[in-house]
Amino acid sequence: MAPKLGTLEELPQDYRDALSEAGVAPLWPMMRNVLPHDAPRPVTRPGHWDFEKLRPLLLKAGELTPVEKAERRVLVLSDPGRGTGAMQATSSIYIGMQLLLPGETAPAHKHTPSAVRIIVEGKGGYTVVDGEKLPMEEGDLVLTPGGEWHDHGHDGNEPVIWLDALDLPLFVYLEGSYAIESELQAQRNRPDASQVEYRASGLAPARRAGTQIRRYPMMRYPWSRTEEALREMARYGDGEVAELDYVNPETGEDVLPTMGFTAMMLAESQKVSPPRRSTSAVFHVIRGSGTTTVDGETIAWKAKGTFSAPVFAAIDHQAAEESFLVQIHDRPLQERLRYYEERPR
Ligand code: 1HN
Repeated sequence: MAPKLGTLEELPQDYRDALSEAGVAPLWPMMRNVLPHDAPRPVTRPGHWDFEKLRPLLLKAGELTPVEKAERRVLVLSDPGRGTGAMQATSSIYIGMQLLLPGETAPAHKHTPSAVRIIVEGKGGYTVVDGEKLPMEEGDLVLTPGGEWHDHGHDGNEPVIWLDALDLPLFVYLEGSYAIESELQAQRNRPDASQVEYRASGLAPARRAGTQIRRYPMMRYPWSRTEEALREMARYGDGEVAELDYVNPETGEDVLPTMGFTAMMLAESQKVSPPRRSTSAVFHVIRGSGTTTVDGETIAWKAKGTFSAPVFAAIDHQAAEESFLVQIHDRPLQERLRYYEERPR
């Protein structure tokens, strides 16, 4: 049993005044705020954002604010536990929905946080990362690792919308977040590495003496391949949920240092109750519909919608139809800090 700790009120007023004057405070009345017993007490609340609601608001932003005045035309998905305007969906994950209209460009910059795009709607959009042109097709996952130049463009003729996930809250907390701006980048005139060097899983460019392997060898993960792989996993999974982690094809490690991405396929009526995890998570629905209960709150989700869960949440998914989701989480960060944990339900 944890002992009951003394309170501030128990201390004489003149002593409390003297402490304030000296710029110090007693730890014991505040100890449980920062070290609660047994498990964290998250500020984060479960969130849910229907695409049907966000889409017209985002298109309206396209009428109201030219991209030149926004640099990035984004609506930020705020954690309900922190209130609208909070630049985070969970403790460590920032999520926004970005709109680019035909012919528009978003200028190059690079920054300390890492970003990932999941494409929600539209054809013809692309991101250029360090000179590599990465086409954006629905469901694709596109990396913009910290420190890499990136700009966006649009060759198509309908609005393009994508979800941005960044480890921004962490960098803000560390007072380590900043950007450097520049002009649009020159593009190498060749398809991206997912279509050339890493076209087939299990194969990588031949090593030679002195071969330098890029830290981020493949920055686009086409959805068509993810879906095909999930279907085969589901077919031979004996009813186990089909889940695939996005990994670096050279190292097998998570694609980024802090954020991880896991694609999941649920069959019609399939129920899944994962263990409670020390990670916080955001789920983006690629296709399908269903319900998820997060710590007793039931969320009815649909295609292109997004919902979130705090750390150690009790999560129960049930698909109404065949569904595909991508989970954005912070397991890589927690493994690096050596505290990632799962607790059985
Ligand atoms: C950013 O660089 C992008 O490059 C999008 O598209 C959203 C949110 C906060 C900080 C940087 C982008 C961002 C961002």
